[in-house]
Amino acid sequence: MHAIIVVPCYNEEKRLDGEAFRRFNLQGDRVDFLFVNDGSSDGTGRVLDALHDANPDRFQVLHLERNRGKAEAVRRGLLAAFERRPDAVGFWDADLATPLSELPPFLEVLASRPAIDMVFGARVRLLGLDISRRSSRHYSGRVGATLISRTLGLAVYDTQCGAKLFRNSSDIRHVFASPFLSRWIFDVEIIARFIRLRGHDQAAKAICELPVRVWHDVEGSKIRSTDFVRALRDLWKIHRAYPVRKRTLDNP
Ligand SMILES: Nc1nc2c(ncn2[C@@H]2O[C@H](COP(=O)(O)OP(=O)(O)O)[C@@H](O)[C@H]2O)c(=O)[nH]1
Ligand SMILES: [Mg+2]
Repeated sequence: MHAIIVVPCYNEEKRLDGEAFRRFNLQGDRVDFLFVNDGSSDGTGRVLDALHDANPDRFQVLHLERNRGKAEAVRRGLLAAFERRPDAVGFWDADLATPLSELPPFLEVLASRPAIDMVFGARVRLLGLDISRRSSRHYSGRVGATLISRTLGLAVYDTQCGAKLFRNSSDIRHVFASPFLSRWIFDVEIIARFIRLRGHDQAAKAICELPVRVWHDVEGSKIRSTDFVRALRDLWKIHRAYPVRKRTLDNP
């Protein structure tokens, strides 16, 4: 399988672990990375260009002139990735809070389950897994996930994990064809658009949430507590734009 993973980068000069990307290699599958420099004001552009120079086939860089936010940075990256006709595309947070060693199971889901079009990493704190997240983020995340599930009419455990993989299908390309309304929780809008295309039942059968084995909060997040309020406002926008029809969570 050939996959292109988009890595949105906004002022990531200090956090980006270029060595981890260079080291990452898989037997059997080909994974290339497309870094999107989201109008950074620090040296991110230089760091990414150096990665590209080290291995131009595996590391591509798209420079956006000004800061657009993660949603649009990811979308621009995916549009460029689709053009190269890979089997799969995805996005992965630059801080590697989900380490790249988690990527193979994502590829495996798409390879072994033809009905699945989206694989969403899920941070489920189970014993035996290595998930550490600040308590405040964990609990606000659980409240958020409940509101999100209500809005979508689909019980989703974790829409906000920064690790996602998609099959390069026409429906998936359609989902990313136009800019998202939401700057903060576009991951929810991805599912809302997919539901609009396929209906709840078919959409639910094509999405797989995959518990990641390792997830660590990485210092230097640009998310602040006020962003929870922004996320709520975005959720309201999504609710208005993608109405849930004839289906409730209690009566699926
Ligand atoms: N916060 C923020 N992140 C961006 C932006 N554009 C791209 N990103 C990337 O989105 C990813 C998630 O950002 P991060 O600050 O780690 O958010 P968190 O993990 O949800 O706390 C990183 O790869 C960022 O570089 C932007 O405008 N703002
Ligand atoms: Mg992060």
